[in-house]
Amino acid sequence: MSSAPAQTAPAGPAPGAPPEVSVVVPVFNESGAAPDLAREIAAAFRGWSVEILFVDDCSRDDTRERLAALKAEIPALRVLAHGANSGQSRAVRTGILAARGDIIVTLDGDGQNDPADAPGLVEALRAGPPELALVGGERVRRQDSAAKRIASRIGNGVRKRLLRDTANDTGCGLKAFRREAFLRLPYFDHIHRYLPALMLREGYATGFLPVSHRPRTTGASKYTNLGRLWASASDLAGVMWLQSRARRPGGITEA
Ligand SMILES: Nc1nc2c(ncn2[C@@H]2O[C@H](COP(=O)(O)OP(=O)(O)O)[C@@H](O)[C@H]2O)c(=O)[nH]1
Ligand SMILES: [Mg+2]
Repeated sequence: MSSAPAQTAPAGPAPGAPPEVSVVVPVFNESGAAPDLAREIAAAFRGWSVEILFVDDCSRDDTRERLAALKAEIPALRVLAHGANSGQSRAVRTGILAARGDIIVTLDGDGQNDPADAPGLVEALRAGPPELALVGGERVRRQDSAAKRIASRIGNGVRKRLLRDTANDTGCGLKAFRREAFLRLPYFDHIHRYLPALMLREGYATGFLPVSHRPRTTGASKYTNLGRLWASASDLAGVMWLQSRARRPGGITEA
């Protein structure tokens, strides 16, 4: 009898006809927001072939149980769970590895992104040229504290200047992208802020659309400005190194 590898290896795609879109939502202690968010996502994608994957990152509250209880109400809902807390990017990656759709949508699990914006990003991705691999949201009228908005503006400005990734708001959790393109990127924790730069490095094109933003009404933020600054410094240096080590073949032909 084989043992259960899912404890250590990420879950792979489930069998059956693949959906068009897989929505991936990382959650950590978001019991207050996650159930209504799942309902809002289902409503936003009504009429689409979609699956909704919530990835619980070893929450200490009952996020996972509350989501699992919704599966009867929302048949498209899947609930994955980590055995140890490993961060937002790892949870996103777990969801993408388990996803069956060619197009991935990510959004934050606290309800600050509005799911109603998501189908528009998918449509823009589909309407674009074949090399367009990502359409990211850029939050207008951000509903966060002044300190967070200022830190984010500075962080985004420095990142954009150093990486030349043309993105104004990579911290926005709402993004639509091609699963295959994501899987070609090197993984590291906090990669979710560097997807545009890494997609460009791989030769893909990226685009951005304005999206709305809502205040957090329940739970607590998982990030501090100081913690983000610390991680961003080493991540930026790492991504700059990756950029310096990727020559572009300038198109590939087969004889
Ligand atoms: N899976 C997982 N998700 C996290 C973790 N930290 C934050 N998140 C999720 O990432 C999203 C953004 O985090 P949040 O705390 O709202 O950041 P803020 O909006 O910048 O204050 C939310 O969906 C969180 O639930 C984590 O350690 N693991
Ligand atoms: Mg938030």
